[in-house]
Amino acid sequence: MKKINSILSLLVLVVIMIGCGGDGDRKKSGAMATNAAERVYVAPGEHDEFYGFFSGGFSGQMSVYGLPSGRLLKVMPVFSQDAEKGYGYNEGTKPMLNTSYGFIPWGDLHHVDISQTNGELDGRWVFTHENNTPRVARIDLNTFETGEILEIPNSAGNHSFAITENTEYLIAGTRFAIPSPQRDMSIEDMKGNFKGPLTFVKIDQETGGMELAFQVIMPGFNFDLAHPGRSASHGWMFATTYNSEEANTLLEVNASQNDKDFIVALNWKKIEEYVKNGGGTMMDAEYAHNVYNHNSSTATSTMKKGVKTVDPKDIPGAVFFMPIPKSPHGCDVDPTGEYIVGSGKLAAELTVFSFSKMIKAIEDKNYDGDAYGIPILKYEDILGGIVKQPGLGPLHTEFDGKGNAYTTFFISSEVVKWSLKDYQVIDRKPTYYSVGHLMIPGGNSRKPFGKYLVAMNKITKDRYLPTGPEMNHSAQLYDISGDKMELLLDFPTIGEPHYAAGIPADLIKQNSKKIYRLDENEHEHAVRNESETRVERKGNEVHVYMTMIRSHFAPDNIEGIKVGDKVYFHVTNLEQDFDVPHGFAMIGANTAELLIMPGATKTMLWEPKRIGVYPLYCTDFCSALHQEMQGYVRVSPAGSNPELKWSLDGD
Ligand code: K7E
Ligand code: CUA
Repeated sequence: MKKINSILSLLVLVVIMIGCGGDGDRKKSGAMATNAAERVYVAPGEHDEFYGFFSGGFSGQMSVYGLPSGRLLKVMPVFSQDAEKGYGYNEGTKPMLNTSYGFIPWGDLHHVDISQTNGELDGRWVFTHENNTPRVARIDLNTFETGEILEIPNSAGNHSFAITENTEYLIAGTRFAIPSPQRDMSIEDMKGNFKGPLTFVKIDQETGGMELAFQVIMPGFNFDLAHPGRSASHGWMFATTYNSEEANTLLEVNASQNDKDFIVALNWKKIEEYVKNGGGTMMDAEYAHNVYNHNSSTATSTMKKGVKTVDPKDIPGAVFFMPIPKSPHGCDVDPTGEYIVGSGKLAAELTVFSFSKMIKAIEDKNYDGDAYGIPILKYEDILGGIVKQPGLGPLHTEFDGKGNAYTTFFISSEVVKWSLKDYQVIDRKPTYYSVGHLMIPGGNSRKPFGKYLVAMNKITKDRYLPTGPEMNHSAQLYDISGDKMELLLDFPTIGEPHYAAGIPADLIKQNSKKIYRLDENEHEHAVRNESETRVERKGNEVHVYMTMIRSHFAPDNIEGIKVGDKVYFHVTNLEQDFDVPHGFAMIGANTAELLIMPGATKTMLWEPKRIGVYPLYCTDFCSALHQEMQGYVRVSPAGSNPELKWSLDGD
């Protein structure tokens, strides 16, 4: 330990010395002003300017990075178990992963979106969704913990996802068309019979709580990306469809037949009004609604039934199709709400629609026929402009708030900056390699912070030291404050970062909770001081009410447990200081450790299998005497009658 300490302090000293020297040198040299390293360097002890919340894709988690340094600050488990934090393993968080299919410990987390007020980031919550078992989630940005998960019924592979500009609704569109309601039918009969439900989830403005509001039962196209209107177009939402062909096999060929697919333009305010006035019909549905109480560290899972569905044909003037070339992926709305950028993956040009022209075309009832009763607007009528020869394989676009758009091109592997005024390309920079999403902090709000851009790449290849066949995906940070973009930094990400949301750190950090207050602890088995600690037996269930404080457990000796018992350790961390978690591990427990923040209580189930005397210990290095933070449990034979005893230092 001593040796480690002295090595550590030496390292710190070296880093400080490098830091000081570098600083002095830089000031002397004007040429160094363009130095990339300097612009991403955050000196030891200093904070990054932005938080970046990165989707973890198939890790089912979300990670928090500091920008511009690219330092990983935290991984937040959402749809997947995380042994590090005990999420999905301990008794309090297991209900978070409950669904109508039962417990599902994995998810595919795609898009993330920070809550907004008046179209500006407010830093209260970050919402996300999962693409496999359709679920949406809210993470609370005072605790950086998942606070709620809502399953989306009548849906399959939730992918198009958006938060409206006052966080009124979360929109979740089905990626895969399915029979709705689900039924046993021939796959070949898909065309005309499958549906594509778009789900609207109402968000409580005070708590962030989510309630299923209604589902718009769209034709059976696959819905890909969605964005809300903002400013001028607030009240509308836009979502791309691919596979308007309604192909059910070999989609790489069969879903690329039509010259044009669609962007759906949907006036959700109109539909909200319709539902408020009694419109729509209830459809059978079953879905889990899981809510976490941060004060009790305990989640509840409730099975709910039924969903209000709406047929778009019943609400004239609410839903339209905008034709767009070639299997569009992203559809992104600029900060003014006037421009809707559609990215046809296989198109040679980038199509930009005009919201005001769209409204005019609707008023003039200028349609190009309909699809399943939904009017198709005329392409020429709603076209705002075209970016010519922008690149190959456009996917996603973000905005800097200065009249510029930035689009990623997967096939030509580049980010292209272009002007919303004249649709001219201003700059292009390669990405390494094959970029998917990009992110500018606030880039999908009314008020972007157009200083940095992060490209999230699908292929890493030679960017880092090889780590076997699998490489972490690569993110790249560009400075976009000047006319030309400058690549500053590569950093690895966790899972596949489908999207990220960035926000100035000042909007979050002062609200970040430092401890859970012991006097607000609502866990039903919490104890608030060592004199309340005890062990109780109810049949073969044993409840251990235990506390932890630097550097011991109370009690730390327990006898009277038997093979076959179900032992619940309810462990309360009595600390009330910032950043003093303790951990709890028990040999043979078929689950992860408990990691318990100051003032919180967590519960672990242990089912002892064999007689003996077994140690338990703290897993998180908490003080110089962390190693002494341990205890013993004696396990007697099944059917024996040992006296239940517990003690700390003989008391
Ligand atoms: Cu383009 Cu799921 Cu946003 Cu990935 S999707 S890139
Ligand atoms: Cu408590 Cu280590």
